[in-house]
Amino acid sequence: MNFQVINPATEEVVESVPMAGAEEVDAAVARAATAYETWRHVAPGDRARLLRAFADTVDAHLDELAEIEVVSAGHPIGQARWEAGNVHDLLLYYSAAPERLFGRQIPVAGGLDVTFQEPLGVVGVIVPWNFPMPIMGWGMAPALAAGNTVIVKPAEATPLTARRIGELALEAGLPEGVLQVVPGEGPVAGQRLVEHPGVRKIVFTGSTRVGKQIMAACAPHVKRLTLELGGKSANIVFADADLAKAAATAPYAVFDNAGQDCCARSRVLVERSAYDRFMEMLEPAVRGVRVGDPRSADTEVGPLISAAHREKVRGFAGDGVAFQGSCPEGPGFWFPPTVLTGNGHGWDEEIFGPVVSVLPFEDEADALRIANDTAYGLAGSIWTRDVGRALRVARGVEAGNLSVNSHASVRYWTPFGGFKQSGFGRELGPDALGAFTETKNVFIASD
Ligand code: TXE
Repeated sequence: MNFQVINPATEEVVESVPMAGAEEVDAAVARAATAYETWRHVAPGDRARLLRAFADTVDAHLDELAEIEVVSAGHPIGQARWEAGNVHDLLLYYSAAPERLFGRQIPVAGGLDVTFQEPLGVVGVIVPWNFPMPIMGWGMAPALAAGNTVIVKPAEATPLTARRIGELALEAGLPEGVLQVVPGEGPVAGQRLVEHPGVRKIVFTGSTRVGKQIMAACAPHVKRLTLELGGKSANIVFADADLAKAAATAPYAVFDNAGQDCCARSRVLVERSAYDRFMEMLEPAVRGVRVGDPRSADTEVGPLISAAHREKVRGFAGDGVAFQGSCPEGPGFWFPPTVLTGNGHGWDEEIFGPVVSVLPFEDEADALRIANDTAYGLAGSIWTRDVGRALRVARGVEAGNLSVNSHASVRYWTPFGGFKQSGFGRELGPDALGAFTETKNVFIASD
């Protein structure tokens, strides 16, 4: 069967893409297992050179990749270029790893004790539609660098950039089977990848619902697993903060990528004494967000991914709307930036759209209580000029990625991942290499 990729800004069909069945996944796993026997033994310097060549090839096709993402995911062109660039950066960053996967030498009596960081084998990377290129890169780049072979299963709606990146890998000289891209439906191709005994590790980014199913399906094989499962992150604004900056940046912390961002700061908590001033500044900032044609360089926010997703988002934006920005009419899955007040409908659910809830808090303890009153724990921001408080609150929030007087969560060289039901395991930075290797300890007797 085929899946129709739809341009979310025009509702036109971009391409009808064949979806792999279980047999095609099995064939891909067999190819990946064969390729692994060669790839794991490629000399570290050669593997590093191949990854650098792959990075260069991606770089040479940056505009092409960005343009595909504009039409297939509705991402604004500037953002899409950044996303393609992120794949280049990830490949370059992890190309340093093959020559630096150091083991340790541990003091023992009667011989030599050393550790090795060994690859796992075939790795399955299951990618969502919200950031198709970066999230593919987060799994693919460190896994390949550590000597694994990789099968990427992109989301149904956004397989085109993944497929192109797979072709670029071959053009760059990666041997056949080292990286394969298998577009397919989650419950068919995705599930087969998860259940296949020949796949040693799954990296999954997506919904908590499917993440739980995958965790259960990995259990029979004790399959290694990294889960990144969304969030409901808090943006905590204290009265002593640079309120103008906090209010000017708050919309982008949630409306970027039309709110389809697992790190979206979708709950803004404002100290009560600053609440009215903050809301006065937030309103023009929200109304000023430029939602529109993703092909235009001026556009900040594009459409939602699908009609069905827009309906889901709309369901959360009924009661409690304080104010809304604007968006185009007509074809396209548009939704206006929306600010809700109070902790009503949608307060504890990941809306994954341009909808933010604002709530006052009384003091530091109250802010922490509200921030942590969620099953998720992915990211969060703290706005204050008091360094001690910033540190206390950053340590108190149950989340993996906090930023103070900033909303930055994701850098390819720093660890990223969730607490609680936002998942487990760490991607990016040096930590990701640990997720794609096993430590082997070898003792050599001298006596
Ligand atoms: O996710 P799914 P959906 C959240 C967000 C969003 C909601 C639903 O709240 O509104 O999830 O999105 C594959 N075995 N996030 O339905 O279904 C699927 O094909 C193996 C948060 O799109 O979890 C796709 O490749 N794989 C988030 C990927 O899983 C399966 C990103 C994600 O799809 C499968 C996306 C199965 N049984 C959504 N079922 C984040 N963490 O950033 C589906 N898939």
